Amino acid sequence: MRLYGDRASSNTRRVLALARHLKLDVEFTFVNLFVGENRSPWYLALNPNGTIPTFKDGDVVLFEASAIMIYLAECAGPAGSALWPSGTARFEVLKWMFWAAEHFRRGPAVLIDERFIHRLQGRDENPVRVADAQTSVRRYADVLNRYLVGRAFVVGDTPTLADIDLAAPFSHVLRTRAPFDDYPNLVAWHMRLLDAIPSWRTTGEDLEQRIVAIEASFAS
Ligand SMILES: N[C@@H](CCC(=O)N[C@@H](CS)C(=O)NCC(=O)O)C(=O)O
Repeated sequence: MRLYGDRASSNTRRVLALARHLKLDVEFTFVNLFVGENRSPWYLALNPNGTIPTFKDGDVVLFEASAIMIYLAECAGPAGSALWPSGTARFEVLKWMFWAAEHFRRGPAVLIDERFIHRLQGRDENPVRVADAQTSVRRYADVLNRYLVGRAFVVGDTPTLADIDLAAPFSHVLRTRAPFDDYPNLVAWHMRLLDAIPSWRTTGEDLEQRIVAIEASFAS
């Protein structure tokens, strides 16, 4: 099994954290977006979107981090089943995974472009896009904050793939300045996830180290 990505990417992090948590033997190939490796023919042959992460296991080639996560959970036996439950709980997990992609992560994705990528490229942030993204972040953070009242995790008492999908935007909060701190249940839930899934914490540390290297490469 091989994962293609960058430790600085929150979408790559979701997969790396899960693979580490499940103790799966997944090799890693670094794909440097900043020099256009994701646009090279060999990479586009694997993933025509040119996005990271991409995953390969024999003939199985997947893009979309959530699809990769489900594949890994299904490979991993009981530890995987705990994060990817069967029955009606699975539909709850899927519901939040889709919601994370369609709503919760969209504002932060704009903010990382505007406040990090554009800054590296020497461009100013676009105030209209930033304001719209912040409105979106607040709208959905409020939904999740209210949902989490009296709940340890989004589905049941232990983490599932849905929690990892929802936690991804916390990866770049130092850069996006997404106002998650205004939502106390969200902050407490994220702390519980860091404790319950130690690889979520360690991949967060790896990500910050890689960000330092990226910033340095642009400064030189
Ligand atoms: N929905 C995709 C998003 C992938 C994505 O947008 N990745 C970013 C990095 S975090 C990327 O590859 N950006 C480069 C580009 O869009 O060209 C997933 O979950 O895997």
